[in-house]
Amino acid sequence: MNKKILTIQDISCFGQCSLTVALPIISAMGIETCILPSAILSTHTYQFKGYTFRDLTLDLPLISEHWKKENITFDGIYTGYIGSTEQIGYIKQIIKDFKKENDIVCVDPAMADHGKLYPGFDKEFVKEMKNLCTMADYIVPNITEACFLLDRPYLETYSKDDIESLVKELSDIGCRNVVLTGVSFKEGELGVASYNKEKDEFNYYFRTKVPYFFHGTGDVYASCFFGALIKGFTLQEAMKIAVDFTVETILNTVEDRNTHWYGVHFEAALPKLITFIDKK
Ligand code: PXL
Repeated sequence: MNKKILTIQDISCFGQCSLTVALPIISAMGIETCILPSAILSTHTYQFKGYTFRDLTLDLPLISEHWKKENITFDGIYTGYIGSTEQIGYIKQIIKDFKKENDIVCVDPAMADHGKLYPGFDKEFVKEMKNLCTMADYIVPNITEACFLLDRPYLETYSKDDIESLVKELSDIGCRNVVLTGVSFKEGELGVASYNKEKDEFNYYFRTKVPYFFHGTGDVYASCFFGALIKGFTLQEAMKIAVDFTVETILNTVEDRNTHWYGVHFEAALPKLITFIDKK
């Protein structure tokens, strides 16, 4: 069956993240991808200086009101980078207005990495983002975002128990499934940990770690994970497909990582992604 989803996040015109990643990836998975841009930036905010930022907060209710009049519906909603605290209120209303019973809502609380909030975000934003997470069926934070959401100090090092208490506590704020990205228990290994509240079940999936940092992989992961859920894959299958695809995009970028430091070459990995999902 043809599926149609809505993704709400910014357009970073240059830099391979947010909508310029979500739209092609989810579309390549055979899903109609409708967009609601939260802001337009000339580049993303990681290591670029002097970027432009056009806040589209006031467009959000106007666009959604028009969609309501046109009886437009979606099979799922996925939110990523959000431009301001005020926007989160509108986004919560959009979820209330458009979410039907079996729709999947996935929130990527894209706001921090490496122990720090991204530029422009503060405690108030984190509080509102936590509130948005309570409306999600799935959230996909990295460890920094998880710690901010729970107002805990950043976990530089951690045990399996630490990770399990983190994801469980996150599910207690209201979301049924938590997928924590960037988890590593062993040197040379990196992957994801998940917790399903109904089954009280933890799952893990790891691959060999590529020893370099690449910006934008969180957006690649979340887009692919959400697409796989919409295609009907289980949590365990979707978290694995998304790790395998993200690893492919990273491997495509290793060679020119010094010149291509702002994102990953996900485009060349799209044919592989299609083979990963051809069962459905
Ligand atoms: O990749 C997340 C992201 C999305 N959008 C903008 C960003 C970032 C991360 O830095 O700056 C504008």
